[in-house]
Amino acid sequence: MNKPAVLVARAIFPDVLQSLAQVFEVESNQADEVWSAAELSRHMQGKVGALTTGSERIDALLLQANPQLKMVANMAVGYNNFDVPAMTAAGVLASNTPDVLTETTADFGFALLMATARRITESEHFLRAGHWTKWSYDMFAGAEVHGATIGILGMGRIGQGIARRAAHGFGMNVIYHNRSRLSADLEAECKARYVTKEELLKTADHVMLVVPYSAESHHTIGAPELALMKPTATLVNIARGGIVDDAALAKALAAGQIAAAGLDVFEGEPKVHPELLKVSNVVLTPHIASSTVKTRRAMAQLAADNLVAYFTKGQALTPVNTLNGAAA
Ligand code: 8YV
Repeated sequence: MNKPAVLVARAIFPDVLQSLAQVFEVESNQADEVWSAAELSRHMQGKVGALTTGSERIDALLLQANPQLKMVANMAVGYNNFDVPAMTAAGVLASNTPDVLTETTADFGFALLMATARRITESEHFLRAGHWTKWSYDMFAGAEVHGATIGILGMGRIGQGIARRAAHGFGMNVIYHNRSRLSADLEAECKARYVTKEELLKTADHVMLVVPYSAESHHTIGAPELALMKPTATLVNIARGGIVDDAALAKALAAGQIAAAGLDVFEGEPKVHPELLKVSNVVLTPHIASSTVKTRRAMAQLAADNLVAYFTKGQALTPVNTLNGAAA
């Protein structure tokens, strides 16, 4: 019997690819070429399944051109690159990779917060440029982290991981805002207090963004929100590009309206707003919050396992949509 054909749209760990090849006829992009939407759609021809990353859009146009497609497994917890209603309407199952990256991403959120508040990259650039000629009392004096107030916008699994680190590791006062309030038990475990978005922005010393991207969360932080923040506050975005209005943020940073920002995600990435590259009070990383070897392997494996489970057992491990009368 012929094996079902799948597309692995980006380079992944070779052994994960090999394990897929035991079950599927695999076309892979191990050269990691950047495909246009039309090229992705062309490579998708004849494939019933695909493994994608956050960079590949699965939308109505691609679905129309590929009526044979049955399932797409995203190697990411976020899936705003999927038009889920269009996928559901086309009978295409979507899956993501939750849980396996929660703690690693929370670690990184904290690393970015520390680097931002304590001006680590800015001071390293200064040293490397040969400007360090003497010690001085206020050299790169940053913002306190331990004991300060952290405001977490988005209190899903990763937000909760950050809250635990903040409360239990750094004795921080944790406030949060979320679409829905956590249970009393979870609030107690995270030592987190629910507040309005406005109160969070006004009172937090450090604002951490962990909300999923959607049309509603577009520009959750723009000029009006930045204006509410303390001039000494820092802002960290490990959520998605588009949650922050990057142009407004660059202006606020240049004007000293807030102290500093740490950004792992950008509007229109991998392009970065040119004004952000000009300001020194921002730490910039290339969307690496989940990037440890162990976690990226676990994400690739879970995405692959989702494909195998769907095509061999008719059920994915971590689906994000439900199909009526779906059959693999
Ligand atoms: C991924 C992420 O590395 O999981 C997510 O949602 O943002 C990252 O962990 C990225 O999306 C590539 O798939």
